[in-house]
Amino acid sequence: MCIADKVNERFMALYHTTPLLILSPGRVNIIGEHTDYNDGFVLPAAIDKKIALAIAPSGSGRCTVHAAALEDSFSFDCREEVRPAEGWKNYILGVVHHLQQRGYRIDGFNAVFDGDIPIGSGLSSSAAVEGAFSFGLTQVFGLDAERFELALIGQQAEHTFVGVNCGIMDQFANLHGRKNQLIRLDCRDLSYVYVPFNFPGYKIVLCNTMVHHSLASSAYNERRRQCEEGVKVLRDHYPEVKSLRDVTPAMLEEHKTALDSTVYRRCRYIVEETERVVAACACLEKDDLLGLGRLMDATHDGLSGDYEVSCPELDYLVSLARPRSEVIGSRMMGGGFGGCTINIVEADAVKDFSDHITDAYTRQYGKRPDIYVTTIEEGTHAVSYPPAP
Ligand code: GAF
Repeated sequence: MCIADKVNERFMALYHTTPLLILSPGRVNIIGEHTDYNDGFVLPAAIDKKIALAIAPSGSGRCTVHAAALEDSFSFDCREEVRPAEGWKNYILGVVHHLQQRGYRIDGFNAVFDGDIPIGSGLSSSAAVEGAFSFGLTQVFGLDAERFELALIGQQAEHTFVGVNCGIMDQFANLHGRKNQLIRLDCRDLSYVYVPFNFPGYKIVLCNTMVHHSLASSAYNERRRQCEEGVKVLRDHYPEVKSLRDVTPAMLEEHKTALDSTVYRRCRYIVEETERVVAACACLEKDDLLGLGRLMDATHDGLSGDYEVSCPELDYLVSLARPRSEVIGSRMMGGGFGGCTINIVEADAVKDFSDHITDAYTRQYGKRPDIYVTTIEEGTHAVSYPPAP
């Protein structure tokens, strides 16, 4: 039984009414890591791993949410002030709060959700929960909110309820994904174009370290602060600089000594990565997959060296993948400190690649890495509408 059927069945058993069903995907990012909160470009896509949400009005102000995978549930009253709670509940409470703050009228609802996006794997299960609920609520209550606004609401929920000062990439990709298309998003003004990713001879393969180091969110916020510190110093010399996206390698070198050495290395990674995304788009336009792969490799080196958001497990997976002739590019993906690597691999050799990675990683760390051969899919959408009353 697929996840959508499972949540539908569970919802019907609990509430004896037909819910609206929403599918909300995880995401990959081909290149452009940690550039989103520096106003730069990113190149993400929605994928086949997803959250399924069954949702319907409750007919009162009461809201009840069941997380099937976690065997947990909670209730709150949306007529009272919605405040942060703990753990996964904050993704939903944050979305409800920020919809209300923007003047959208929410009544009570019942919801059941489940999913197959591994938590803490860097595939953005949190943005998928936020996107499922923000989109689901707009549908059941007839709210006239655009998708980019829902993405901003998800991001605000992260900042104010979850405590992660994330960029906009994950929420945007979740809500704007399209089959076989990457999204080239300019995080400064949220303008975007779709870039086809159609290479039938190649697969996107994700290798999950199965670790998620606990410092991830505090280190993430620290990186963001360090970037802002760099901007502050550089702005003294270049008043036109609003974010690291406006800084060229030459400008950074010129004022290297004015920067703390760690801050300088953080800035160097971002400035170089901003250029790599532009170069990667040029490669995609020319079907130059080898060129794209070299850029992905360079991104990993920057994330591991200058930005220091990798970890031994991710570096090890990359070191296993890189020497193999079937691998076009390999790097850590997402916020870092665990989660997955993203690899572009010749389709015919995916099995050999997976076997090799699985054997070596299991020998090294005593745990099997999960390996997902992923596809690029639609963003958050409804799969059924409740019958008219
Ligand atoms: C996490 C964040 F949520 C994103 O906004 C982005 O910064 C990413 O890490 C790194 O590119 O997924």
